[in-house]
Amino acid sequence: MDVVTLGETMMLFTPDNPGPMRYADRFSNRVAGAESNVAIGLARLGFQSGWISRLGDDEFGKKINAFIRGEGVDTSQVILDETADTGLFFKEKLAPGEWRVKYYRQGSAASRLKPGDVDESYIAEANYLHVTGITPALSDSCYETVLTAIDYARAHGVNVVFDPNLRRKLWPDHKARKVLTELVQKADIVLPGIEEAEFLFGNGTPEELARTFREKGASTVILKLGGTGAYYLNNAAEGYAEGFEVPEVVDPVGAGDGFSAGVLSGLLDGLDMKDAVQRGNAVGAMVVMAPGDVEGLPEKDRLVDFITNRNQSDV
Ligand code: KDG
Repeated sequence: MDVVTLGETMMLFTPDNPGPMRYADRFSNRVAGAESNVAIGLARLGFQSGWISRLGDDEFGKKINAFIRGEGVDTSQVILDETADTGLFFKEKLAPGEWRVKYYRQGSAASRLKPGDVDESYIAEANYLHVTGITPALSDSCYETVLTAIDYARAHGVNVVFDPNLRRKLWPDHKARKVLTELVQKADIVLPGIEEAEFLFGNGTPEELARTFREKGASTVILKLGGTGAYYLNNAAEGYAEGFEVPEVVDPVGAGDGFSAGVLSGLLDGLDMKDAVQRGNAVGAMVVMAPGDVEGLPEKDRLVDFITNRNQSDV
């Protein structure tokens, strides 16, 4: 595998019309989960990706499993759990640009992931292990599972990529801050958004915040700055990669996952840090132009075309 990831994927329901969900009578239904989004993004770009998880042995679990496998991701490590349900979530559009998320995932099959679900040899053979801050928020056993996967990766020289993906609805701030900081310390590459960086370490410029991440132990920091682009810092390189203008943000959710897939694809292709981060910006921009988390993820030729032909915005 080029990249192995682990985490929860849920069935997402979005009311067809804007407004509070109590008035909704029709919903569109999609597959969504930060880590499987990254795996799908990489598969679409031609890389081998694998996703470790638990799903309920129910209709939604079967649908999610088939969907992700159908996207070309290796799902051999997914367990269909007969004793718990697949998680669900709802995304209401209250007003233009104002979204509200409601989870039904407590006690879900994925929240029962445990260290024994992770096969050391599966991780050992990957180039990168990708984890996010969502998984440890789901349960103590999920937290232990993430630590175990990271331990296996480190023992075998596999690079650990960590996206904090702060979800404040899932846990109290003090716990999130403690665990996310612990995971930053264990990661090789950290991909926080600027707001997540400020949540963890207080206000600062991108340069200052990136330095703080490095002081905590991450060797490469790539700070996402929304539409303007990203700032990257490691031993060998430092700078800004410009963002891409989009005519309309149709659905912003999933942009960060697309960014991760783009950056990792660039590093796997041997690009330098600036070009890899630029790829991340481009994939993120393409994702927000389509509804859903994964629909806008590009194939390699479309991505190259987008980077070549789009005007880049000024940082
Ligand atoms: O990054 C997109 C995901 O956040 C979304 O699809 C749902 O994984 C999800 C979560 O736990 O919030």
